[in-house]
Order: sequence, then C-alpha cells, then structure tokens
Amino acid sequence: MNKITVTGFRWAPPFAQGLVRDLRVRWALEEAGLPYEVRLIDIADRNSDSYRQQQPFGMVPAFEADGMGLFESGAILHHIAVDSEALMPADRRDRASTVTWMFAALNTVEPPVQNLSVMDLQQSEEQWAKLRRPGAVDAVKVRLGALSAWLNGRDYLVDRFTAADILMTTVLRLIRHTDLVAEFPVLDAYVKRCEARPAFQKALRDQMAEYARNTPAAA
Ligand SMILES: N[C@@H](CCC(=O)N[C@@H](CS)C(=O)NCC(=O)O)C(=O)O
Repeated sequence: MNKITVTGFRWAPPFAQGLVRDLRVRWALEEAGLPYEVRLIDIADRNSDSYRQQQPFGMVPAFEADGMGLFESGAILHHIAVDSEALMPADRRDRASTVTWMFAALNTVEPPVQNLSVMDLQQSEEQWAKLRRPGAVDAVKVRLGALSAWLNGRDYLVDRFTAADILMTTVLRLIRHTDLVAEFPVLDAYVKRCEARPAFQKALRDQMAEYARNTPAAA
C-alpha cells in the first residue's frame, strides 16, 4: 500500500481521548509495519461537503491509500489485514475465523457497550438514562460473560493475535470508566495483554500527543 493517510480529530474532550476510533486504524498500521500520515480535522470540519465525500456520516476515521478512500473502522482494518500476515493468518480457516470475530466485535459486542458508554459519558444527567442504566449494564454483562467463556484458556480470539483483537480491545475500552471488564478476570487479562503490545502503545501515544498539542485554550 502506498501513501496511507488516516483522518482523525485534531482534539477530543478528555472523556473521549484514547477512545476515538482512528486509534484502531493507527494500531493496525503499526502492527502491520506500514508507514502512514495522519490528517487531523477540527470537529466542525466533519460537516463540510468535502469531508462528507470521504466519510458520508461525518465521522472519523477515514482512510486513503493508493488513491482510494475508505471509511468504517472495521472495513479499514479488513482492508489493511487482508494484505498483512501480522493481522490476518494465511490459513483459509483462520482467516475466516478472524473475519468472524471482527464482525462479532463490531456487531455483537460493540452495540451494548457503545450504548452504555454514551449513556454514562454523554447522557448521565438525563432522568431516562438513570432509569435505563441497570438494563444497559445487564446487556453488557451478558456479552462480556460469553466473551469471557470463549477466551478462557485462550490468549487471543483466534489462535494468535489478529485484527479481530484490535477491534475487540478497542470496543472493550469504551467502558474503561466502569469496573465491568475487571469483573471478568479473563477479559481483564486479555485487554491488558493486547494493550501491552508496542504497536498499541505507539498508536495511543501518538494520538494523545496530538490532542495535548492541540488542546484549545478554553478546554
Ligand atoms: N462505525 C463507525 C463509527 C465511527 C465513530 O463513531 N466515530 C466517532 C469518533 S470515535 C465520531 O466521529 N463521532 C463524531 C460524530 O458522531 O459526529 C466506525 O467504526 O468507523
């Protein structure tokens, strides 16, 4: 892949720092050993016509390589992983398992986790959120329990580290403000194992350094 550009936000409020999804793409590129540039946009720029051509929903990340544009973190990781054995095994069966777990992270685990994350971090003052929260926590616990059962005795979702672990770890990070993951020692160890990887550390460090450099005076 040539001339890779990842788009992220120039700055994010502290509650979101380290969670913004361009982190997934940076992490994958670090694991794959692919050089890339980061393009930082102001949050208001997400509504510009030109950015909507790149990311129709005005979100980050967006990704460009070889003159081609992609959006959706899952699709971007898949695109990177199909050409990188560091992210997706060569064996056909293992590739299928990797893709299955990528979808599971995004379609089965992320929805209840994201729901709780938004409720706690952005809607906690709403009366309805207070009433709804116990049910939202239960929904998360159901998924975490199943994931913990699968990971019991395994280091990673498939036999080795893959792009699916990047998606799953970054999904679980969305509820880092709670003790829910820590309630499942297997999951807690899994997240720590993945976060200890040098590629994750580098990606996070770079993203956080940019936020620190670009903190608005009023923040
Ligand atoms: N399904 C999308 C979700 C992207 C997403 O939620 N991005 C957030 C930052 S982590 C965003 O851009 N939020 C701004 C907005 O919703 O307007 C993906 O995985 O790429």
